[in-house]
Amino acid sequence: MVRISSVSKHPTSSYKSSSMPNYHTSQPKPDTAIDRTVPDFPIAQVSDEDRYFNTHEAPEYLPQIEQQVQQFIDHHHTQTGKSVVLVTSGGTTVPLENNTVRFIDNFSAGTRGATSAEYFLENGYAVIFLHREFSLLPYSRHYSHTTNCFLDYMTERNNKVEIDDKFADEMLVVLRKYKQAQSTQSLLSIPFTTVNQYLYTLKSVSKLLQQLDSKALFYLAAAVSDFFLPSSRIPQHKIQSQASGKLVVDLEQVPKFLRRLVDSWAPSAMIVSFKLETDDSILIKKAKGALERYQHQLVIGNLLQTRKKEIVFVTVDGNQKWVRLTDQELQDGVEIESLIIPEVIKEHSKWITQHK
Ligand code: 9Z3
Repeated sequence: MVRISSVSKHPTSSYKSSSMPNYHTSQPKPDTAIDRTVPDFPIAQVSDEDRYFNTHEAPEYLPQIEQQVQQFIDHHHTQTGKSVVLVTSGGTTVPLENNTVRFIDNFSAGTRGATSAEYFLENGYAVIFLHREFSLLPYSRHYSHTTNCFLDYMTERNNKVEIDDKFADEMLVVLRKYKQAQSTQSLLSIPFTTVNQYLYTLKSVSKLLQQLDSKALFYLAAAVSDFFLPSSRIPQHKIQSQASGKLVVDLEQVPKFLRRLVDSWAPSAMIVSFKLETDDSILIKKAKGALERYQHQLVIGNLLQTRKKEIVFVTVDGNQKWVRLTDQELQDGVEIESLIIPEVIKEHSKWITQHK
């Protein structure tokens, strides 16, 4: 599903965590014009994935991210001994101009990723949360501007702001978990906006996670663009509507990075990807196809329409296991990720044992 958005629609985020980086990803670099120096048809022998990185610039803040990730890995490798999971979350954008006015986006709000990150943290994992900037975040997702406006949880007493008694207990539970993730340095949040930022950051973080061998887990819940405008063809300024009054864009396929991730970026890690479909008659087939093509360990299939109430685990031995919430469970506020994560952790424990 594709929504042509304009940059003015970005919501302002009030979320400021202590680990908030001093860089932002939503404002692309305007000074890269149509870069004629980049070969439109690079060396033939490199794979599509490598060719992508040879013809697209790395985000200038990447060294800062690599330093943060290395410190995070060192801390958990030497101090806590926790397994580390890279959770990707939210949707990537495809800019249509360098001075981005228009971009292609998708529906993903980051609920799957943010919710899953909470359950990984509660199950003793350290989490690198690679997320779309301004999408839902662990813990603060409960009080985001779309679901429950945080101001609705406050009341005024004796000229002071206080938390309304009817919400205080539930908020205390979330606050304690949030503070614990901070005090134990178990959550590192890293933003992206464009598909290029996502691919470069994923590659860097994956290579650093090799240090953790089989204790590294990848949980790829981000909705990654599958078509993009190569940098050699992206216009510098806002596309003017032609005499024809049409906006014509000619997109190319985003390279299937998953193969590189499995083959060389993090060969010892356990890798879980999500397969999203809208047609239930092809979901299992497509999930199996992804496993055959990329040779990773687990695909979680989900349908756009029912993704919050049912998913299917598809494993390399061809097994399929549906997990569904009953209507009562949905009414009681049970989150399907509370059933997904323990299952993924069980598989990861087996993976670690096999690779000891
Ligand atoms: C998913 O399928 C996620 O579960 C959702 C979550 C994006 C549906 P929300 O963020 O939605 O909670 O609103 N993510 C993977 C989607 C994707 O792009 N998969 C690729 C594909 O299906 C493989 S990497 O080809």
